[in-house]
Amino acid sequence: MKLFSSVNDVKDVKALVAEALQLKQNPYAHQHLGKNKTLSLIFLNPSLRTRISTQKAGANLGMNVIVLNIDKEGWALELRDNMIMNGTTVEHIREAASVMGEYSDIIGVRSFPGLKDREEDYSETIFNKFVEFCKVPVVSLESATRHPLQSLADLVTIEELKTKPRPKVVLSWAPHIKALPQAVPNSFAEWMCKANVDFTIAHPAGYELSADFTNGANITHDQDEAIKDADFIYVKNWSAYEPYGAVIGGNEDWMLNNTRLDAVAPNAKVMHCLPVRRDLELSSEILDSPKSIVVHEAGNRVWAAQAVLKQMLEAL
Ligand code: AN0
Ligand code: CP
Repeated sequence: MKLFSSVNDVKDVKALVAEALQLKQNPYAHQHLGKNKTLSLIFLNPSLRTRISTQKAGANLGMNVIVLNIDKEGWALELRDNMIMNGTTVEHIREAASVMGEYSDIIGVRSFPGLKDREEDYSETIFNKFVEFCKVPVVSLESATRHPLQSLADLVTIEELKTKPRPKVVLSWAPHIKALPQAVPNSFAEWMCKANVDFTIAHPAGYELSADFTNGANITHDQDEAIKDADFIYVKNWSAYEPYGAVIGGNEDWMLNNTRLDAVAPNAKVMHCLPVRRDLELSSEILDSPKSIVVHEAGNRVWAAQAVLKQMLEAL
């Protein structure tokens, strides 16, 4: 694998999930692969899980890992072309990415969307510039429109914990006070549509995701109907795709609580990519109950990242 930016970069999704679960059993069996190889993780935005799990995944494979919070610790980066750099930016992404490619065998990049200009965000200009200029394999650590390492870990978690061959999985929109990206739900939908699951997306009117990511999913505005007898409920907020980045008020009752879960989906396991705002997106009574598998899910981020990095090292 030379690029991991979406599920479309994966030849065999089932095999990658199986590989992640094997690595979980035997994390240090492939340390020779990463010997004298450098993984650079470049963050333009904050991170807890992605940063630590990917760092650990690289170390498990014997790699040297460098983390750069370029938004705070690097020179102020110019991302636009055809600019006279007489403002506050000090270094252009063209030189910065090229130089980081000189020091690295694999690069990971996190770059969130601006949520102002849909065309710009959905053309993935920043992520694609890294890919173009660094000239080494690149892993997305969440780009403007997708979070594939998260979705792979989510699928690994579902495979690991499912109690029937084709579980019912529901992506359920949750309230928030801020405009959040569509990257996590886009990506989750895209991966679930390629997995052996019965997949439904539930959101209030106005939160339709781009059809490019949801082809094959059942989509409804009726949350109770959607989550009925679900095996896995994936809770996540996102802002509107149209008008882009909008937050539509009045949907606070989309936050799940135990009473509603017990009534319609008593056996559901509840997932969230984290970070989660308690009692705004998801009730603390669910998060503190055995129904919640969010910490287990976050733990699986290591094995997802390790499976991807292993396939990249094998192709170097
Ligand atoms: C980000 C998002 O929703 O895309 C990162 C999630 C992994 N979340 C927030 O900004 C709170
Ligand atoms: N889920 C996730 O990607 O978390 P971080 O933003 O903390 O990396």
